[in-house]
Amino acid sequence: MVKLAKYAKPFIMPLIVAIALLFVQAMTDLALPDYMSNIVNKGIQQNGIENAVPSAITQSKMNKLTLFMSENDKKEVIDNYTLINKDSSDYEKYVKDYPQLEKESVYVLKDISKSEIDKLNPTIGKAFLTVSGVDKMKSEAKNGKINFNGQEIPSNTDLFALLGKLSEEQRTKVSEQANKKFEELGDSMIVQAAIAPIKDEYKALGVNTDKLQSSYIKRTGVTMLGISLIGAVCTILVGFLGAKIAAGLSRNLRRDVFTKVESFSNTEFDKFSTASLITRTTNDITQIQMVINMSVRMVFYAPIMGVGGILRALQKSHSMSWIIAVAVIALLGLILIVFSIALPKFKAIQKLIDRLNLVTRENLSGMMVIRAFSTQKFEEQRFDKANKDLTGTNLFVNRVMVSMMPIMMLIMNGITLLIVWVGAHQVAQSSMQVGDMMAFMQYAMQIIFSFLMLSMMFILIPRASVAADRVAEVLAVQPVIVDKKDSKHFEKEIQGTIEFKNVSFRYPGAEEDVIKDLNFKALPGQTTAIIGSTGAGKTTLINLVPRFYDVTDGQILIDGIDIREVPQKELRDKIGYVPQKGSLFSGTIESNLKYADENSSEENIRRAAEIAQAIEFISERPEGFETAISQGGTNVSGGQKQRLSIARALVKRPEIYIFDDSFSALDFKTDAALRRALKKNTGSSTVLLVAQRISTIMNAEQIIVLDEGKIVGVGTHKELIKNCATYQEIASSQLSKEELA
Ligand code: M5T
Ligand code: MG
Repeated sequence: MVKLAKYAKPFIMPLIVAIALLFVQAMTDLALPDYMSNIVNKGIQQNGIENAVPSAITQSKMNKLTLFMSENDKKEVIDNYTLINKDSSDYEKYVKDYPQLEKESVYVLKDISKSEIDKLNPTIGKAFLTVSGVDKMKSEAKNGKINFNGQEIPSNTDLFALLGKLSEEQRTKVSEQANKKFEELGDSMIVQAAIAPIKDEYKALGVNTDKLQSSYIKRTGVTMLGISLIGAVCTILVGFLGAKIAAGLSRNLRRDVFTKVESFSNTEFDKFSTASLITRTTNDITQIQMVINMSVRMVFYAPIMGVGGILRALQKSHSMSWIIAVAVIALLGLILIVFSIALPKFKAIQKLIDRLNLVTRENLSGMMVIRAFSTQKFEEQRFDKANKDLTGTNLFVNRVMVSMMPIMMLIMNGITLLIVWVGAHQVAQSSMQVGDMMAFMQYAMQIIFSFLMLSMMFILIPRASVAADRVAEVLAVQPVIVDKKDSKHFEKEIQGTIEFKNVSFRYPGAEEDVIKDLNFKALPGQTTAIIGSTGAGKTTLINLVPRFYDVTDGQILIDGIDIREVPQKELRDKIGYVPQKGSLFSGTIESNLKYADENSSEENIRRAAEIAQAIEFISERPEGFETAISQGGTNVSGGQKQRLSIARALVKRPEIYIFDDSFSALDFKTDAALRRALKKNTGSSTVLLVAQRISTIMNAEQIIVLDEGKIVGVGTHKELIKNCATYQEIASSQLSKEELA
């Protein structure tokens, strides 16, 4: 996984933007429960009155309130209010809001900050509570008498005037008596308790208190809506960025893997199976893409959300923080268990996909053989096994994952229950507000969800890391056949002399050399034929020339330059190669012939087709050169395919021709015609020609007889027939007595 980190580099910028957006999104998500708790606490329970500092207080009320404040508090309160009366310049402005102004002067709150309001809250709140407590005494009068400070006084006494005459000490005593039950509550409870008298005060000012409430709820609601909208926009943008990053990154990965695989020599192909290479470029990279897309959204969001949620929840209630701890521990335990069970299986899954791919590929490409041998049953079983293995493992992993969900839900619901249980008790004891409990619950859910997301990541990331390792493995391969840094170059006009010097070759991992100590020279303008029984090493030998493999020992020289010294492209540009098993690409005949040289002229293509004896069957087709060739060239016969392969090499007009048993599928007449035409047209080129038929090579300037990787005879047909036993053997099996003589 780390090995692929450099692929993230081009996407750093969008990633940073995405993280910033996620941060905003998390902040909006975390802010919402707080607003909800405000709606419950302030909007509903406090009638939309946010705090105990009213926006205006009548002068008469202020006089009563200040009776129960210390000199300092009194000064502070009065300083924060402006007294407005009929003569004030702002009278017109305020009389609309507070109609009571018409009758008496009103203290209007100055524009002060929230922290200052928080500071005034308990002072004014307590004063309101005391004043309403004193008022209550009056309403609780019995027999026209009030119990005031232990004395019976007539109920029509102006208690506040009386109080005004008392010393500050005595007044404090009264207020202490009135506030006793609120003293132990926190500031927020004092505010909540003071709401009723404050609401009365607003009424006295002539303010519509119902409107106050609904406008508070509306205001908060609209704010919440705005915040949600911001969150939604962030979510969409992050989704967009995530998809962009993931798709871009996997595009680059696929491109690099493909380029890498193109540079592979057969040695590397033998190491990875074709099926595995396909799975790696498709399924594995898709896996990575999916996980990147999801993790851009989750990996960064979950921790911000989790930590933010915990902080916010603690802010709402310290006493219930242990519930969060319980939830986190339970979730971590669950994730750990699931993680340890499922992880080892992910590696297995990718391997099983490889296997399934291999079986499918073999089945598709070998369909004819399978049918011919009636082994469908066997193949079905083989496929079935691969399929079942994959299904089984997939099911197992999914079952583990799925079982996690209900347990998660159980934990979540248990936690909710616990919060309601504990919270309800605290609400009953007035040590918590209902809205705070609800917000706490939402924060708890957000914390749990962030853990849920993290756990998803724990499951997805290992899977992606398995995939990433498999892709990195391909990318890390250093092909054995590479261009030298200070490479040599051929002369402009190369001759094309091929020289094998003590060449030995062994397939990677094999125990024995296939080619043993070969020495020969193939000259320009001549045909060098190679003949030998099957498995003698003919294909192996000629495959060394275009460097499909490098020699194990010795060297191959072209015009005196070791072929390992020149760039692969330069070397291969000089060679026209016709493989033993002709292969064509999907397209048309023309596109296949132009494969050798896309700028080749019409005339040249026609010439190549004529030499290759292909023109006849091409012109028989109504579309001629435009005839479609299906995938793998399955809609032409074996012989036609060979002739097109030959024509393709001829289009190139190279200095060196290599024909690997390329005439095997031709009838004798076509074979002879083709060879004649070739002889005429290959001119000064060097021709290496592998054949099984003596008749094909009889006229070659030089024939090399190969047996078990060793040269057992070199010479012309005439020479060999006299002095090479192996050649005689081959010849006598193919030619009649007269022909031999
Ligand atoms: C020569 C072995 C093969 C054989 C010997 C292509 C290839 C061959 N071999 C490998 O181990 N790995 C390979 O990828 O090498 O094989 P050849 O050179 O293909 O023989 P040939 O061209 O002379 O035979 P044929 O049948 O084409 O006339 O032992 O196992
Ligand atoms: Mg061969």
